[in-house]
Amino acid sequence: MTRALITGITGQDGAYLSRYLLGKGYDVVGLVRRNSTPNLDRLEQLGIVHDVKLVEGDLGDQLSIINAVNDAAPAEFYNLAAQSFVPESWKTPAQTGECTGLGVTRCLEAVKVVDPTIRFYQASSSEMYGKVAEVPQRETTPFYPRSPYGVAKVYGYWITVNYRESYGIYACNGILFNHESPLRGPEFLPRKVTSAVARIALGLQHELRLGNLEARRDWGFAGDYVEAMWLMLQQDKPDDYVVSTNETHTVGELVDIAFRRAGIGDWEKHVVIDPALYRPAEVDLLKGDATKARTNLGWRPRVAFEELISMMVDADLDRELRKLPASLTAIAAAA
Ligand code: NDP
Ligand code: GDR
Repeated sequence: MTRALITGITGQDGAYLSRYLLGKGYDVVGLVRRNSTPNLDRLEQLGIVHDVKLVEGDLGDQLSIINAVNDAAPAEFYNLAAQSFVPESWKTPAQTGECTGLGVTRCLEAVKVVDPTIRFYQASSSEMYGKVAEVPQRETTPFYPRSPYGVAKVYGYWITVNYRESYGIYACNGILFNHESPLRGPEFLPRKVTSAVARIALGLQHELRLGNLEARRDWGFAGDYVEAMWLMLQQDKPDDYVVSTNETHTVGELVDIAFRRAGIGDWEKHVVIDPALYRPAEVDLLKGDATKARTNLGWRPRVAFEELISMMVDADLDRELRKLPASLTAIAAAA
């Protein structure tokens, strides 16, 4: 049985990747940092929480990563852990650099000292392109990050390339464009929108405050993207790949689709533009070109943009409906 170690197993991608690897017969070990309360909701929602083994560790602590790699003895190591929310990276730039940037070095050092034959995947990001030099963005497009998060990811990208070239480690960068799902964290734009739309449709909320509606992103489904991560580690030679849908949409288009899915036509009545939600520097236009992944890995996305947003709205409506009796009790108690 092949064993994989996944950092960030409690996050969106960690949960989907775990399910995907378990489906392939892998033994899955996840690195979790200590929390005052367990944080395994996503693994529970996918019904796999009892199928994975957990080891403790933190990307800020070198020895804990070495111990985790030693204990797990994986054949494949997926580094998905990061401080991954771009606005937070302006509030905690040094901590973001520690975890999202230097954390990658700690993982690679652990591979180097414990077992350099371990295959390594680094969760790189389209945020590295930032102020884009060309459209669409491909593996050869120069980086120009526009946030402390993007800067940290550029560091993670290059340290991965360097360990590959310096030590012959099988290390790959997946340059993934935005990918979403019903398990997405609530503060990221698509989930923020779909959860608010569900509450507005049920009369539980009236207003949705947003920032820049003009930004364009290439949005895909997380469940599709984790397959590309696995494929990258199954090749004869390690390499770096863009993973994207090759389509771009504005935030405004996403908002429109989400409201229409819930049967609300006049979304402008509910959306309030809040200047505080604009970023100090914006990434205006992301559109990937995943030709290399399609050609070399045989990978392609299956879920289209509108289908993805509809899936998320439906899931949030379902969640809110399941919570409704409790909410009604609370309203009654407050009255
Ligand atoms: P999430 O924010 O959902 O998950 C991040 C994970 O990292 C969580 O499990 C979190 O643990 C863990 N983590 C954070 N800090 C530490 C630390 N110091 N030590 C150990 N674990 C830590 O991210 P996603 O699943 O969406 O993304 C996965 C990876 O892919 C990230 O690296 C992200 O930057 C990158 N990426 C994501 C894209 C996307 O569109 N989703 C696109 C491109 C790249 P905890 O639960 O304890 O907070
Ligand atoms: P992003 O994702 O920064 O692209 O990073 P996010 O969903 O946060 O923002 C997408 C775009 O929407 C605009 N926006 C808002 N965003 C948020 N979060 N909240 C708002 O209210 C709002 N209003 C408008 C943003 O300005 C932005 O243009 C995600 C993360 O998953 C990263 O970890 C990952 O690396 C990249 O995707 C690829």
